[in-house]
Amino acid sequence: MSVADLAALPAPARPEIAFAGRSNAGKSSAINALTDQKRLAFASKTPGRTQLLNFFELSGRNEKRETVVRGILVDLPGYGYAKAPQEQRAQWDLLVGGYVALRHTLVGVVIVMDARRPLLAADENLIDFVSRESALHFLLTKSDQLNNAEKKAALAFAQQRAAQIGPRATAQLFSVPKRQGIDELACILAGWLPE
Ligand SMILES: Nc1nc2c(ncn2[C@@H]2O[C@H](COP(=O)(O)OP(=O)(O)O)[C@@H](O)[C@H]2O)c(=O)[nH]1
Ligand SMILES: [Mg+2]
Repeated sequence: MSVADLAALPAPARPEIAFAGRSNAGKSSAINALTDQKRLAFASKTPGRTQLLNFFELSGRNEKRETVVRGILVDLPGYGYAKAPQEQRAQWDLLVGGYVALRHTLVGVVIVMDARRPLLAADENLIDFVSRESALHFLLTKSDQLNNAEKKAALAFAQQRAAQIGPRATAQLFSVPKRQGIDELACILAGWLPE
């Protein structure tokens, strides 16, 4: 389901994991690689849905091999367009900022960032909003565009920022074409969900 204002949020029943990032950072590609689906990002790309919170059930199998919903993946609208009108930025702060600040079922937020430009002002703006009760994971994607020394430096930089925040924050490198970091990301997210 998709939601345009905080009053329309679904009842907070299951743990939620949100994906956020600057427009073009690689968020849709990361979600697709993680979930092995094309449909999620497709749904989020439907015109008019770009400024909505999009909710997807994450299902798995229980010990009786029945399908059960383990949590909810929330695809948040992109941010960071310098040209976005002030009014649209204020609307984003209200909707996305309000959601990540106040949602009690939000177990963690994945912040998707281009590994060449991690932790820009717009990313820090989002981090400021996120509740101190939620985990944070810095996903440094497009790492295939960096050499080994640059990768090491980017990861160290993001890990340093995570350490300033505390143990609830973590960081990793990721690449969709090289299929690197998918298992590591899946492990982090599984750790945010109850058994
Ligand atoms: N080289 C490289 N390009 C990527 C990667 N992930 C995404 N891209 C490209 O970055 C652009 C934006 O990706 P998209 O997932 O649509 O970004 P979104 O706006 O954050 O959802 C597209 O051209 C993708 O093909 C990656 O890991 N490596
Ligand atoms: Mg997208």
